[in-house]
Amino acid sequence: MLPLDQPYPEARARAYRNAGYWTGETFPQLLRKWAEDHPSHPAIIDASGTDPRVLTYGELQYRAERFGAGLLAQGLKPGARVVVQLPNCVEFFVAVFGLFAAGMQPVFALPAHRQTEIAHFLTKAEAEALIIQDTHDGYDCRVMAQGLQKQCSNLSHVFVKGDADVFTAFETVQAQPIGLPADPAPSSVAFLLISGGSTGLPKLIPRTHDDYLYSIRESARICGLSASTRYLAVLPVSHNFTLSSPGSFGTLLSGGCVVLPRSSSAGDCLPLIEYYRVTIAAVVPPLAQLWLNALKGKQHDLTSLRVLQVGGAKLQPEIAMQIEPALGCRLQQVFGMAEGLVNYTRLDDPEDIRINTQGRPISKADEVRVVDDTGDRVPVGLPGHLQVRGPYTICTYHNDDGANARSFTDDGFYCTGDIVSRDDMGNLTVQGRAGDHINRAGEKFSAEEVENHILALDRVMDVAIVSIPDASLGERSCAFVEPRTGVSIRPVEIRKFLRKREIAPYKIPDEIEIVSSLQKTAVGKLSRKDLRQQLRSKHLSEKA
Ligand code: OOB
Repeated sequence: MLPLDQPYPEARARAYRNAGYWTGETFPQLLRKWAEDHPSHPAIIDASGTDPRVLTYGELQYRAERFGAGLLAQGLKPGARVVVQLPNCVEFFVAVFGLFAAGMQPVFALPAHRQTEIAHFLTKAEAEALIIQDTHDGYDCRVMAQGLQKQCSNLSHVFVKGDADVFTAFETVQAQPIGLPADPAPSSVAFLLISGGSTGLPKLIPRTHDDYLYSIRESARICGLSASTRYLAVLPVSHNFTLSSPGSFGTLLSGGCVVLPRSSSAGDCLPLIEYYRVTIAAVVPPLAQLWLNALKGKQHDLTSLRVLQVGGAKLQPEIAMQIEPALGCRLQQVFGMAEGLVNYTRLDDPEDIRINTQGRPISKADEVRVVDDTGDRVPVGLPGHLQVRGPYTICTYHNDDGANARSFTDDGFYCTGDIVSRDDMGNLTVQGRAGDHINRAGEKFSAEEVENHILALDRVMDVAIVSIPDASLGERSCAFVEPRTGVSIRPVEIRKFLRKREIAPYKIPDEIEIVSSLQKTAVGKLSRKDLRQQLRSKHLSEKA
């Protein structure tokens, strides 16, 4: 099995330790400390089912350690990697802290992922186990797991929350917490996150205890979290934004309480904010817009809410402007990435900065540069490629030489793929993306990944997928499909084919246009990038 690694150069690692950024703490150690400090304080309120469930810090530690010991009793060994695909529920936290306690590494999949993506994560991470819920949003994850067992020879254990069917029930995985391994090295990899990058399949992002805990600690400070924080986890808990910016981990680190809603809808979330006196919530821009619309109709007492964080995709200033008056709280823009760098507008920034920028980095040790196509720095205020190196930004993806060669400069900067401009205070404004990825309501995927699925249809000659600006989603995807000579194909057939290929539903193109020739549809012989650009412009002018 390929070892997990995050090779910060020794000189930089030493500097981060000396500066006190990396403190040497680890997740299992912290859970014990939290449970000792405030055992009966509520850690998680799970309001996703019919009856709310409350888990205190003491109970979280108790259940997590028993679960960790249970995994060992099932024959898994410390060092095993385990793909976790759970919706927002108490079991997610029990599973993740249980894995930490057992010295195993979670791989965080999203609830929308399907067999194709999960198979990729299992294979790439050489994971031995999978933790799922029985069904989610009408999708039977157990059927998926059966397919995965045939597809992935390394998958030996499947644990299911709910009706386990032929698999092992999550609730039965428990044992006396003896024989748990010693705490991991703080510089070791704690887990793998998923990237939504511009090329090919999602990549795996190894994050260490040292680096992740630093970003969480600083995020919690910047966002003013404390033991009285009540954080509403609106987006999937396994996403980096919801985990750590400051997210549920930042809330737990501060001794606060995480509230889990049934869904992200205004109808589910606004009453919970009122009932549980939620102080901070995090959403993507399309959700902010939906919540604003819902607020026009109904009165809710949202006086407890101090901060609404909006991030994951570009928030338009026109929407940003409406948030503070409508919700009576501070807007905080968050521009982050699973690879590391997170930018926040600060709570006391002037209004102009809060509305019009995506904030500035967490740390003064974040080395941010904005460069042109040749790698030269661009002057303040002008757009360029964002590159970053720092105490919580990765130096390498896991097991992906191609992506590593493309994504990092020789001097170790991560090329984010984002086009930004920077003001003289260091605030960044996102202007776009250099690569071909689609950011659909905060859910990202590469055009190439879905093009490759469509190319598997033998009646298809060529395909190009482009992002189209969309008033409610931010971006939607449009596939231009060229059939082979002499055959025809209908959009409905392509959609059906894609659903059968078991990919996340958000990757299925919102629009499909059948064209006679892609190169003729655009003009002249073009690079892929220019072709996409021309198709996008043509599509927009036709629909205008
Ligand atoms: C967050 O993380 P990822 O890994 O799902 O996506 C990262 C990409 C960024 O490179 C950028 O293209 C886009 O998502 N993005 C934004 C943005 N926040 C993220 N684009 C414009 N404005 C923003 N505010 O999405 C993520 C991770 C941690 C905190 C927040 C978001």
